[in-house]
Amino acid sequence: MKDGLTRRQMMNAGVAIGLGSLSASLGHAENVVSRPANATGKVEVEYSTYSRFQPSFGGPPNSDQFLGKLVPGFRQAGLEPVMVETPDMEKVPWKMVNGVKEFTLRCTPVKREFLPGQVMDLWGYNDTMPGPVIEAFQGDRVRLVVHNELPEPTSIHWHGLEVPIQYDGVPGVTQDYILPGETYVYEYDLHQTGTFFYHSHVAMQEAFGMAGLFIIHPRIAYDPPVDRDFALVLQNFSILPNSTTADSMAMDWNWHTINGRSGPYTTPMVCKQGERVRVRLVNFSPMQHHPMHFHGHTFWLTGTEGGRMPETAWVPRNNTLTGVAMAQDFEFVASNPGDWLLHCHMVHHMMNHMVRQVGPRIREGVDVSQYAASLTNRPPARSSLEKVRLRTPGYPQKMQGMHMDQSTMTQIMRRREARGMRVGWHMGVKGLMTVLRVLPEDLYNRVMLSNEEIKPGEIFQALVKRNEQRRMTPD
Ligand SMILES: [Cu+2]
Repeated sequence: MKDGLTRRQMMNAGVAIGLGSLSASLGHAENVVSRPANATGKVEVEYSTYSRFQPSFGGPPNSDQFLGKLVPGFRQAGLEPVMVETPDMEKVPWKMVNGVKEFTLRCTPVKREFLPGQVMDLWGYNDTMPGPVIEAFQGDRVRLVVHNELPEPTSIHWHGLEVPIQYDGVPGVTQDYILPGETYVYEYDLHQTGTFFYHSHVAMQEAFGMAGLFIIHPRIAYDPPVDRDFALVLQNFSILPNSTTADSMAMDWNWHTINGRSGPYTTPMVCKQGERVRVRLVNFSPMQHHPMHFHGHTFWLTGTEGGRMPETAWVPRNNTLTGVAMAQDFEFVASNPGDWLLHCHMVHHMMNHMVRQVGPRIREGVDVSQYAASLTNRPPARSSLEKVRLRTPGYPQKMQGMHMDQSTMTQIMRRREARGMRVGWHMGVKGLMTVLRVLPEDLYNRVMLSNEEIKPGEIFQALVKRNEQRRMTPD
């Protein structure tokens, strides 16, 4: 302090200047001004202050403000971190027992609704898949009481945690299997921070979905502090037409989920314009990697499954390859209002059911049970091979989740987080896709806090209108 302004004070001052000019006018100066070469032949470049309220370059690439790298959110530095937000996933409750945080995990079969009406049979923890999130702090001592309610042996590995060997959860190598009906207790200290996870260390059970996040916060938030901290688990499953059971032997994967749901049933993340936001990605797919692309912003890769990265190693990206069993933490300043996609860029992961079909889908909206109930009155087929095919068990294939009926749409659209998005938005969000909404404070309050009616498309239209107004009234 006595050496003058800290980096943070300078940054806050810079942000304050940015806010001042914003309130004076909705218009903005150019971010970067290049001047013609001067007498020395060098091109002079001037950078404006970073703005949290519109996309801006911020400064030269080695500066703190370059693309918002170290620009703080609205929260003060030096406080404890915000808790993690996990759309569509629960957290494990805990109780303090003689100074130890005690969590209970039951290994269970699970029914999980990937899309409205598409209920899949999987395995997980505490009746959910993915398992509920364990959230703890650096320095905690934790006790994890694990009951096996599955019909077969299991064990839990604490992925990335530097635990004593007897608690590493590998059958044979570090412990005996936890047999059906048995309980096993793990207990250790947490000295790390970051995005970790727990999972069965039986391979086929992993392919059935037996994994959950294990988030460890520092006692004091990392600097610059974030206002929001989201966490997402990416998964693939092989669940073929007419089936609800995952095939753990498969090499191809046709259902893609984020926090246990497929787009557009993945619940949007919502933040306020100007906030600093962290997103933690964990890929728990059995076999496939996900290049996760975020629209409308450049983010900084700030952490991996190994924990926080030093600032000098942060990388600016808009797409980060999240390999199997890897974590990628990224942060950005939500400067650009909109409903922005965050999605895997592999085209087969951008929708469900990229599988070979046994026959053409020629009878939409009619499922196998209806055929079986009334074979003599079956709807006519448009195939010359009709008679042969109709004798094939399981034909026609029921392509779950490929079309949306009214009740499906209602279940997707009625969620608070999706209010006012563009009419038809659901058509562009499929498979391993979700949306992160960046809303100016007044619109955020309408969507997330008020109960007033919002018409479909209303919020999107307001954002477009404001962009146009800003363009028409430059400084
Ligand atoms: Cu993918």
